[in-house]
Amino acid sequence: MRITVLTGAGISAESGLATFRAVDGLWENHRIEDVATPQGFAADPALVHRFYNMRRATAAGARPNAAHHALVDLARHHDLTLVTQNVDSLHEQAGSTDVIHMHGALTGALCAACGHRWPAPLEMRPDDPCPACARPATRPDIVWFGETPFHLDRIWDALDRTELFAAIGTSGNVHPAAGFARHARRRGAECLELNLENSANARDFHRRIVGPASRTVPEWVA
Ligand code: BV8
Repeated sequence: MRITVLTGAGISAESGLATFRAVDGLWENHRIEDVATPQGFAADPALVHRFYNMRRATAAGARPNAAHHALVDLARHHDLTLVTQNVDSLHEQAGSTDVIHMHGALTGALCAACGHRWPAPLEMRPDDPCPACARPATRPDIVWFGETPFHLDRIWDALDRTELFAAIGTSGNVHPAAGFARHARRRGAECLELNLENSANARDFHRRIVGPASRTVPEWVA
């Protein structure tokens, strides 16, 4: 069966990575929407690098949980397209391949001046020179609010063809990811959500499995 899975911060919660809602959208008393934006970076690059250095360090110590491993099993028996909003690499650590990181990854660095990309060091600073053009324009290779997510053509194509769409651990607050279920449903897919609670786009799903992902995802995959 053709299955498309979208994961959000909730799948990594039991691996010790805080979700956005858990911090009430705040970090160091800054709204995440103010830190994870090009405007926020332009206003205070040191603050934004500090935010991502903290996230990179925390993610480096995290390990996949049973939910990540269950999706590796799912891919063995179905034609799975795995899309994640998360910027951690827990899916890859569990053994998933070809993970579509629509919001980028903590492991990536980008030069805002010349567009060069390279593996991000654990700690990034505003005056780090770009390895290609040497200008101090280094930023995380992350899709911020107001920026266009990566790989959308590939995602829309998968949603057009999928027979089953499952959203795991996402609050359904952030677009365009929050519109994926409705898009798939309109094209005849069965839509399932696995979460601790109703998401903001709960009405777009046919079915819901409530509970922690480390229990519900292995049970669903089995
Ligand atoms: C774009 C990288 C144009 C950064 C992120 C009004 C209406 C519609 C849209 C907008 C609007 N105003 C502004 C917009 C656009 C905006 C947006 O949606 N804003 C929201 C706030 C209203 N979107 C954008 O700007 C996007 N770009 O629109 O460009 C465009 C559009 C289409 C085509 C071309 C161009 C870019 C958005 C990307 C922003 N970057 N991440 C970083 O990570 O630092 S978003 C970031 O927040 C995450 O990546 C994630 O996507 C989002 C948080 O969502 P979740 O993953 O769902 O996490 P959350 O904490 O919210 O929820 C966790 C869930 O897990 C909860 O439901 C909880 O119950 C559950 N849970 C917890 N524990 C468990 C669990 N479930 C199971 N088991 C558990 N143990």
